[in-house]
Amino acid sequence: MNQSFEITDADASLIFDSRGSETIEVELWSEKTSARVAAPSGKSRGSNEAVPFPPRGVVEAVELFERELKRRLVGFDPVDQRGLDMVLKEVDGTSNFSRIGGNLSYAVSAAAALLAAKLTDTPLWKYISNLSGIKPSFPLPLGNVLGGGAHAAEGAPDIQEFLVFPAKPSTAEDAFRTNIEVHRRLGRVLIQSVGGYGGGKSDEGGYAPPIEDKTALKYVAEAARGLDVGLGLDVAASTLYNPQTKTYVYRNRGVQRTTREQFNFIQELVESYKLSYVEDPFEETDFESYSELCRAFPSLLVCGDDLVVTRKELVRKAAERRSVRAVILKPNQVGCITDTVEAAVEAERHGIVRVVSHRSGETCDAFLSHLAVGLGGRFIKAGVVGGERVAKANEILRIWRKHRSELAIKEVASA
Ligand code: 2PG
Ligand code: MG
Repeated sequence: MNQSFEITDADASLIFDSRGSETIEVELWSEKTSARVAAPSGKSRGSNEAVPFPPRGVVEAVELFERELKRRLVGFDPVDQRGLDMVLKEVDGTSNFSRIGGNLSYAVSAAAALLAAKLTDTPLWKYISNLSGIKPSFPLPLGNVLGGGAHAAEGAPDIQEFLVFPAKPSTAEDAFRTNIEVHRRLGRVLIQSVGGYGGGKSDEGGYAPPIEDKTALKYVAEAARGLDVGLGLDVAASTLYNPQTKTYVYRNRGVQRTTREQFNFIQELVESYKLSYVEDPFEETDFESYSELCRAFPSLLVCGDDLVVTRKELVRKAAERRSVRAVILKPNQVGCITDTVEAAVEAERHGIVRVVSHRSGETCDAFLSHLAVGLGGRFIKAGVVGGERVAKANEILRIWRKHRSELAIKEVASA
């Protein structure tokens, strides 16, 4: 017989993220235990994402929580994830959580999942895997060693993220160690080679030297030499795109590229640096260029982030048009666990790789690590260094140590 549980109290509070920006955390209680989850926030957001906060910010989200949401949560069974997420949507009343904010709804939704996992005595990753019906797996860390674009100051590369991942780690520790080693070597190389650069970093802990994109990739490749490492990029092309001129504006270099030139540029980078992974190479409505890139490189992991924003229907559209081989899953992009799970299931159905991802503004909350394992993520994209990034790595290690017989390390061949 299914036991039923009840939320007995609920709280939402303002906290700060790794950028010092305000965000929100939610704590839910039952008679026996409690669960707390904090929401991260992104800077390069897709236009179809949930709106993170109401117009007056976190303070208004907390007010709305107190006034409208709390009484709907108290008495609710946290095991009924779908029902609880329906309540969030109903109270919000918009299609993108623009009234109560996607960060509030995500934190409530995730805290309910955590509470339910605790109450049913199930590891959180397994609870999520049960919700999704997807086989759990050990995700490889995909980490940002060099940053630019919206995550760094002027003069840094225009491309947002230069990423690495261990291609064939034999242990979980080695997987993280490999990325850390590339980051360490890269720091030495850059400080020696880039005049006047003192080692300043981007929002996610990657180095942010005043160099252009190709030079950045050259140094990353140099730092990775001799290690079994795959290379990737998050171009975050929507942040470069100017819809008026229909060009990609590489501001820091004074270069503009038409869609064709952008395609050729990406193609050249993939070929010259043997990239395995390219995220958001084109602006978020250009499914066709994504498809063309997939056709040009049959094994390249072309990944959609702003393109699909963790929405099932956009994942389906991208799959049907063969625009992607991977998708980013960020739960606060869509504002609740049920919709995140549905996007993952849609990806799984089409054989699309899941990349479960942090945001540039993070906290030390490690819910994401369980989500990555429970949604069978091939990758967890959560940075390499910095307390709020390493928190996710350490949680993966804890999961791995306790449950390794249930989780296989998948190899991802570097190109
Ligand atoms: C991205 C993310 C995280 P942000 O574009 O993939 O790396 O950035 O959180 O700023 O949207
Ligand atoms: Mg991205």
